[in-house]
Amino acid sequence: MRHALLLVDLQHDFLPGGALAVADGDAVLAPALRHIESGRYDVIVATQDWHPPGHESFASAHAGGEVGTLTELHGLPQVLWPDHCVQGSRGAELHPSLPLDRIDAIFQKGTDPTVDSYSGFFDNGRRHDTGLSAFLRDRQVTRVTVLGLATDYCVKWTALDARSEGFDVRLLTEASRGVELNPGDVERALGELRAAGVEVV
Ligand code: VGL
Ligand code: ZN
Repeated sequence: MRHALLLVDLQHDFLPGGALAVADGDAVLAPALRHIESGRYDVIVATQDWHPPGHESFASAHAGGEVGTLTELHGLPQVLWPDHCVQGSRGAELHPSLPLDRIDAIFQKGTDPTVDSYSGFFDNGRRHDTGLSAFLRDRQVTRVTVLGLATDYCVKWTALDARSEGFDVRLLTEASRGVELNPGDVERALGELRAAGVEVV
């Protein structure tokens, strides 16, 4: 059994001071580092939200679009976000405390301007595959541990897709924080994850 660590979106824009700052988001960095340095993982992968300017998930891309409201984008439900993780911007960079030499691969997502991509595996319409699943399988990975930002979006969908791809999945709540657009979103996300067979610890 090989075990992978998935570091979800540990980028400036999701950390305090960033464009889509997650409350207390920087609290995940120390436990993330501990896990990276623990020697317990055979493979370490990071995901990176990586949007072109004018991405259609940005409120600014829609006349009268308001941040935090729910709309529809080409047939899929879509929350409108502030401009964030724009390709090449500082906000899109992984946090510098992460030892890049310990990370085996970085999977970028959200590059198609017409569809959002919360999961590190597939876009929200499940049309484009990032290759993460094949990358893990090629390395005989059967178990993944997920941590990062944000619990109620990218962490949740990455963990759910990992389950649907057949991996054993563990989520580290100590090393994850949520957006909580609506109070209770994180608890609801954890409930969905448990129901899908994710071990929430
Ligand atoms: C995320 C909203 C938009 C996340 C990314 O990393 O959870 N959330 N883009
Ligand atoms: Zn995004």
